[in-house]
Amino acid sequence: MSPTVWFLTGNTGKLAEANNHLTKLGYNVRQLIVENDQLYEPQAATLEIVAESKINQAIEHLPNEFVDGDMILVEDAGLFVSALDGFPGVYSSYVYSTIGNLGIIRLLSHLETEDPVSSANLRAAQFRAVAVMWRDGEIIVGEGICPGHIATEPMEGNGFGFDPIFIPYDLDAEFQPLEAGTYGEHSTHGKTFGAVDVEVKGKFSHRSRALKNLFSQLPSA
Ligand code: ITT
Repeated sequence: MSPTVWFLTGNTGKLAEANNHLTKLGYNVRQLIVENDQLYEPQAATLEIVAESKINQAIEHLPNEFVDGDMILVEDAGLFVSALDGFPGVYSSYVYSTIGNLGIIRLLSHLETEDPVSSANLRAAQFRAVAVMWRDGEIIVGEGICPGHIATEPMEGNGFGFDPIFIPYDLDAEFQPLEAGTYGEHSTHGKTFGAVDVEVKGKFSHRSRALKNLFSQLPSA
């Protein structure tokens, strides 16, 4: 039987993306649910510190069905906008629930030009994710970045959080991100993550990259 990856997250969008990525590698993914009053998310300076705090808490709450060989996964992500010196970054959750997507667009409203390439450069941003796994007492860390830019208006559909306002840069044939305005083998054709399905987002996303980086470090990978 394939091992189970217990993902400690309250975010069903993140769970669906991890599930999409990891089932292809042969893992079962299950949500590790811990009562809110038994967990806290520190307001720390880096995603790594937040993720490490979450994994230490997750280990304290192994589920009853946990068996040898199973793994615990946590992941911390955020949106880093260049023109805002990386804000909201580690404050992404709070900023999303307060000013939201329209608030971010408003903060960048002075950074629009007729030329799409310079507009994409001025409105550059990246999603970053840090995934941390605990297995057999060992901790493994994976990181992923997805560069792109902030749209001038939300494009809804699928996705969650800042997906409706984030347009990833194209990727080359090896799935490496290109510069703003460069056409690549893989493209969302100007659509935001909110306007493409989970499979397409998975080709580009910080989360897939962090998980790929993490799982490539497992001895059996
Ligand atoms: P956890 O329970 O796993 O901590 P969370 O929603 O608090 O879930 P994070 O702290 O990792 O997740 O992310 C902070 C916020 O950043 C999150 O609430 C979203 O608004 C946003 N975010 C993270 N990853 C995203 C993605 O892939 N697409 C859009 N927004 C994302």
